[in-house]
Amino acid sequence: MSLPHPAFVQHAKLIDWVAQIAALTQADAVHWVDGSEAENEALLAQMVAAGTLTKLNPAKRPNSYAAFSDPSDVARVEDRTFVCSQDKADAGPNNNWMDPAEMRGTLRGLFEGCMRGRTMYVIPFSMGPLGSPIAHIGIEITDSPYVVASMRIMTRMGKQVYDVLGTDGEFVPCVHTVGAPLAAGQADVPWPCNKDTKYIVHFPETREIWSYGSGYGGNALLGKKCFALRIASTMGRDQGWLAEHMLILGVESPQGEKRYVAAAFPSACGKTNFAMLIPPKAYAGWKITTVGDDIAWIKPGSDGRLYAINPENGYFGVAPGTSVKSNPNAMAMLGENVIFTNVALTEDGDVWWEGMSKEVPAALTDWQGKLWTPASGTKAAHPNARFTVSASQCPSLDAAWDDPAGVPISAFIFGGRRSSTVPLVCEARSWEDGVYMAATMGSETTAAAMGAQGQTRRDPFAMLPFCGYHMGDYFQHWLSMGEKLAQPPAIFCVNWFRVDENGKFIWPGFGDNMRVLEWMVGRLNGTASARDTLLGWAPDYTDINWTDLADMSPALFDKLMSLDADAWRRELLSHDEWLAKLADRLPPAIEAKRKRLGEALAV
Ligand code: TSX
Ligand code: MN
Repeated sequence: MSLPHPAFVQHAKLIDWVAQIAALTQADAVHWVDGSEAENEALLAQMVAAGTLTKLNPAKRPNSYAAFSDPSDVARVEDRTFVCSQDKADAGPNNNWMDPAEMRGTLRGLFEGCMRGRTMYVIPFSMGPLGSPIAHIGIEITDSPYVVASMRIMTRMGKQVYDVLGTDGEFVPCVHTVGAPLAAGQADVPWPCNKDTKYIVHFPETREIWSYGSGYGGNALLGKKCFALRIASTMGRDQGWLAEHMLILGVESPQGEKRYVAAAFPSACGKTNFAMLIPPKAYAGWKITTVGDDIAWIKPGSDGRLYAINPENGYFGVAPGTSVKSNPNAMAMLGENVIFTNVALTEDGDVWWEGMSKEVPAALTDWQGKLWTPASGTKAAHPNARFTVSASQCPSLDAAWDDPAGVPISAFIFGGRRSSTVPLVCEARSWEDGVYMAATMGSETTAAAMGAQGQTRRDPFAMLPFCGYHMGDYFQHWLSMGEKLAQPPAIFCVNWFRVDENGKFIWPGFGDNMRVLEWMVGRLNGTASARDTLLGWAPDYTDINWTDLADMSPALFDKLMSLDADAWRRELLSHDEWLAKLADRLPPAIEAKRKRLGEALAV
């Protein structure tokens, strides 16, 4: 207890750990973050003075800021992300691995003196409602005030967390540095980071996170992908719960019946848009409400059902493509109190990004600070530009989103971006069948940066970059969870992205996805019919409500739903190729399901 600390910190082990990190990093000062308004104001002002933040025009975008990262620090760094389990096999082929002792040596060298010339902030945060039995606490140490301000939005952050933590509560220690110490008198840059060296490291057995060299998003806001997915997934495996890359939404009928579903989609499928969907006119009286847009922590209740919380407190969403058409709720929520990162600036001090409006401004300052015009031939906003905003500003926020008990999950939805082969929707005949579908789900690459267009990347449960252990063990954990539940949720698969002969999307998507949700709710209630197909239960044309959607003919619907035997034979061979990578830990039930599908298609 030798390190000076405020009275609200009474946790001896925590104080000792902070003292150790302060000694290692040789930070100039230690700031125990309390989460107060005054503290936040001071940090924002400090970042404006340092050039890290630009204050937006308060008449256009009150209390909002834009940050611009170093051009080399714009996204998560998957090739620099490590899971250091004792046994390499436990990390699986889905993770980079290094021997934990060796990695600790590497980190010791990197972190020694890494905060010289900087202030070290100690951020207490709760992932999930404070004190919820589904929530867990983390402490992030960082030398980035941008991380402090972002964590204040993205998590329940502040001194109230210490009341829950008490004198000996459990927390996940997270250490972050931008990896750019300052020599005496050396001037800082607006976005310090380490251009040469980045490490995002997880120790699953000791539940620690160490992040070096990046100030961006999932590399630096350690509560999100590092804790809430990679570390939490291993906690879930060990303790019998699920940490998933899923949105959570509520569907309420005009009769007031309410169902909650959790849905997993890989990137570029419009997960945040789906989480905030506004039903079409034909659905007067129906309501979609948002619990979360990215991560779900799900624990079994004593009634044999699953209960989910959104461990986050805000949205760190991709800005480009967000518009009044794709997500009116998000546009409304971004009116004030937002931190934008790597968007473009308008001449009147507001923000803009590709896809925000049909009219493209005649002149902008691009994300790299250069004058931009429509003739520039570059993107004004970085394609991975983000907004950081509190969930409390979401117009569709669910009334129970902050309920410590969580919300009961009636169904899981798994989706991907597939131009062919995969139908609009189907319902798994069993939990096991659903796990197979999720284990083999894939999505087609869209951006040139992702490789050749139209390649299907397998992304099981949308968890490939986020599962903190062997994906084969993860499939087994899902199978085991289902066996233990008295009332397992239904499992559906969707694909909004099938195209016609001309490459045009067949399904209108967006709000009209409500029609698919209504069919799902009907299935849960036992009121909607379905026919048996190769993949499971599927709606006929007449099973879906087509009010105000005259363009969707039975013939077109068939195109959306058709299962081509040849395409599925090829699909199964692609499943084989993928599942072979996990062969050493693949559950027998997955192999057996693959065999049954093959027999049905005579492969
Ligand atoms: O987010 C999307 N969703 C889910 C919305 C609730 N997007 C946006 C792309 C992902 C980042 C979609 N794009 C969806 C969708 O359901 N569907 C499509 C494909 C599509 C794109 C444009 C049109 C129709 C479908 N039509 C017009 O633009 C007129
Ligand atoms: Mn995500």
